[in-house]
Amino acid sequence: MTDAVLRRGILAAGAAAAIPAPASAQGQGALAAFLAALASRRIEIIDLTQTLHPGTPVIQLPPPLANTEPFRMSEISRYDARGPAWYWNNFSCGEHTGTHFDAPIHWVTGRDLPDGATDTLPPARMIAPACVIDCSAQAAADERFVFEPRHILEWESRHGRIPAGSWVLMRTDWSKRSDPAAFLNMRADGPHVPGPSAAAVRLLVERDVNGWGVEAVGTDHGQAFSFEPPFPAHALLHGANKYGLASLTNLDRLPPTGAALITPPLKIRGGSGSPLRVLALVER
Ligand code: 23J
Ligand code: MN
Repeated sequence: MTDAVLRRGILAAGAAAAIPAPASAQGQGALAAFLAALASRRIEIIDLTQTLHPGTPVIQLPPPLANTEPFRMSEISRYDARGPAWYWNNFSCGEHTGTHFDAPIHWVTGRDLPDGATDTLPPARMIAPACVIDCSAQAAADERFVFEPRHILEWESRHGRIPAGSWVLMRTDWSKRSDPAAFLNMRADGPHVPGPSAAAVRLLVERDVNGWGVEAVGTDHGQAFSFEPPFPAHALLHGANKYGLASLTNLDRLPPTGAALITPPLKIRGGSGSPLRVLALVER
């Protein structure tokens, strides 16, 4: 049989069995266009996640408060007598370790929300647009930079009003502090770390954001224990059923508007948050 005959035979057999067209050729819909854009790299995927390891910095609360456990990993087997053909590990960590998601029930203000735990969050809120506010110059000049309503309003004067359901991400370049001590920046009077004022958080709630994301270890300012209310990013956002993202990186690679974030936390029953992989989709 010649190649041509063979090919006709295969094509005829395909037609007889009604083999569908490749998925990439199906439909003219939004999802097909999205997948085509991914395949052609017109949509780039940027990883906003820090690598988890035993040295991952975790928040340090003063006594008598209890603290989170660090990330730990132990080998079960590695192609050895314990398991000749496989490698795997056990790991453990606090829910709020490394790049992580803060769910509304994390804070007492959100404790009674019916959809506020990691297993009850609406999946529709796990993919959302992002507004990125560049505060890197301010944070470089002042380790205790306070993000205020005027920083939001100034951003909006250039990029338009923050759309409801958006993440607002504060870029500080804090993730470039690879030394854990410099990242946590603990001093005698508490951490010197940038974060939002209560008024800024109130404006975010007014904008009906999906949540607030930062590069530092937590969503609140290092001195937020002394703010009114204390820890406003936690108290006000979670009370309003808004989310938090902490220890993000690569925010310097995002445009001010137009990125989409994918942020599904682990589905821990009754969980207050979880480490997660945060992906940003950016159109080139
Ligand atoms: C517990 C208490 C205070 C804070 C935090 C946790 C976090 O930042 C967190 O990871 O949610 S400020
Ligand atoms: Mn947290």
